[in-house]
Amino acid sequence: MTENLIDKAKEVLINNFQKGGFTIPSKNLYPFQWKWDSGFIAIGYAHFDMGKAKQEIKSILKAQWKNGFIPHIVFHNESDSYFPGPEVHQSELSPFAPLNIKTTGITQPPVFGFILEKLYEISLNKNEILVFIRSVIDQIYKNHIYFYENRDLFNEGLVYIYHNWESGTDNSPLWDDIWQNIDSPDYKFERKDTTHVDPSQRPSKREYDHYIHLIEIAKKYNYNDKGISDNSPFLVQDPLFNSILLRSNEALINLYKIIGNEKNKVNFLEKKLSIGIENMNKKLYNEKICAYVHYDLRNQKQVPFISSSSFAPLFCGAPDLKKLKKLISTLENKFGGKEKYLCASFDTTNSRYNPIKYWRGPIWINLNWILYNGFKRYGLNKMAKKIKNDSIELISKHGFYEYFDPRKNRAGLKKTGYGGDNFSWTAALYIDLMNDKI
Ligand code: 9WN
Repeated sequence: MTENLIDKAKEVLINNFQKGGFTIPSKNLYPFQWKWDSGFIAIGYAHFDMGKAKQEIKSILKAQWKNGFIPHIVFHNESDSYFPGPEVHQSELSPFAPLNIKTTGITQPPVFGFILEKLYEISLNKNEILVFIRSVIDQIYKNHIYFYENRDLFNEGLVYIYHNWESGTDNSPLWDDIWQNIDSPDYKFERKDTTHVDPSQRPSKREYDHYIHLIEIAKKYNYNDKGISDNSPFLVQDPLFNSILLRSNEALINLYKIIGNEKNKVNFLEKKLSIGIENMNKKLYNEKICAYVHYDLRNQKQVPFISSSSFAPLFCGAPDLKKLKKLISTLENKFGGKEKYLCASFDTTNSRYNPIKYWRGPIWINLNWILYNGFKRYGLNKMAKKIKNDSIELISKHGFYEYFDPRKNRAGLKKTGYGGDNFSWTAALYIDLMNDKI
């Protein structure tokens, strides 16, 4: 049964692999290469086809901009099943964008540092994988430099995102109050996502207006970071994005030490890692609600809501033992209990929680994977196991969906996997979880 499902997971990845040498997240719904997806996908491949894992990373890096930026979608191919496509994003407006390949001008969480380290761990042939790592690691380092030079406005070791799509947690209720203060036009456009997936599981038209409006603002400044940070109404420091950056810093340090003779890079990354952790604890922790939260840089205030991103700092080792205890009880009180699988994407006790709508409540396997590894890092194996087992149970019962209903008892409702089916990172991370021993 298990073997069977691992084979099925491999099949999902192989079927989503494209002639151009990259893997799409899900047929029709997401027909291009996405940034953080490609990282998680590479982990899945690493367990049975290291060549494909390397190819996935090489492929996304082909689209890296001259300034080190890595875009969130790479349009290697053409497809009319997704909106907004390259004609909306117009990456060619930026002098840094590659000439031969169209991309977006927004990014996604910087996963590749820890992905390279994960490939190193999985590989049975360390010398061979090191040859690959040596060939790409400076590109990842350059991406981190890009973030610190352009998106860390106050030298805090914390970087901002200027679009909700950059967070990866697109329509989280976290952004609701920000949208309230933005007067986006009522655009005319043809959504494609709602033709593939039930609209009740996707963001609203008004939310899409805001998403497009933020892109239009960035385009007005030709995707220049200074223009954007001076003018975008959405400027947020995200604990998930920053934990991933810090964890990737740590991974790059470990790998550069293995490679040797890279003192300057190691020093730089170590400095950013330590100041980033310090400020994550100072600025992004909320003592009252006992969790890490987002910081609205434009309006200079914390966003006082709890989401699955609130626990991501475990992944980079940010919380001390006192905070750790509090985080666990927050998780248990707001997300736990016999009736629910872990871990909903938004506080299940909040009125904004919606268990079927995308990032407003459903469980996402990549976030579960990050939390699983976070708890494991602290030796909290019981909690890690619970997250792992819940993820496996959901996938075994429903299939390789994009997201899942956190409620255990859905009388009369059998199918509680939502969004895209045969979703690549669900399959890839299933393979990894099944191979991971605790
Ligand atoms: C916009 C591809 C991506 C994921 C995101 C997820 C969803 C896109 C969309 O799909 O976002 O980037 O059109 O809804 O929210 O995390 O990377 O799988």
